[in-house]
Amino acid sequence: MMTMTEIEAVKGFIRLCTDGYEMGWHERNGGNLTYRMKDTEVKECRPFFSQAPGDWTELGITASNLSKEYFIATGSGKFMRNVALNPEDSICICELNEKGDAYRIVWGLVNGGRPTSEFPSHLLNHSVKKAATDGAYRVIYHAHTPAVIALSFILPLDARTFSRVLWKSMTECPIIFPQGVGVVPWMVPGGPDIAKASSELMKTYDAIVWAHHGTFCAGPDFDTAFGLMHTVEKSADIYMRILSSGKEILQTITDDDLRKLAKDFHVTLNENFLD
Ligand code: 2HA
Ligand code: ZN
Repeated sequence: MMTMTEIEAVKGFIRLCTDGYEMGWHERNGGNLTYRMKDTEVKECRPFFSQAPGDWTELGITASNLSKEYFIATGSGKFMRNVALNPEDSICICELNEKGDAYRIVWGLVNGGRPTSEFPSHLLNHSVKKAATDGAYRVIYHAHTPAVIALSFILPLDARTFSRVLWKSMTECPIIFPQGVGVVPWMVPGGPDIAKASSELMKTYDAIVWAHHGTFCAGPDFDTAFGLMHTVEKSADIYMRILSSGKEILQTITDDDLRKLAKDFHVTLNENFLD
């Protein structure tokens, strides 16, 4: 019989945790990941579910279109670098109740614990993305990306400024995130307020910056969500290197160049962000 860690969805989840740690984005317990499971995956995992699931816990938010869905989630206070070594201790599968306002743990976190402290943000983001993509999006990923965090100290905290800087710091960025990126001002993490602010922006963007904190990315699968995180962070890093060089910027990608890219690669750029 298969084991839990041989199931593709679980394998992909664990791989992303390891990759993110190796990128330097997950100091200590920083960052978190959730995946909205397909019915076929729930079926595969069901033999491993505990006979006596945990109690229902209120979420503080309601995500009615996620009624009775199952999520793989990192655990609150757990370290990304430990996920691959001990998945049963570090991650869990949670089931949502009928109303979409409470969850219970059906597998994992064998030594106790709860899903990520950002579970409300993840679920509201899932809710928005599920509706906007007709169910295609399944991954929400939060990382403490150093260059994006650094940028949030020196750029005005608006989506237009961030999107233009990131689009222009590496040629393929506008193709990867043609909508640009959203920006949430500094807020206390972990609660329903930052969850609501984030999910409002997720209606428009696949990537949002949390000022002085990190980045949230959404995608249909692990590769795309991780790739988006990687691209946004790399572009921010390049911009920081340009500024750190202390040299004058002699040339950059122009708005006309952006339009040419959009045309040749058949993407529609967010017009609000073009001059
Ligand atoms: O510690 O990243 O935002 C987990 C987090 C909270
Ligand atoms: Zn965080």
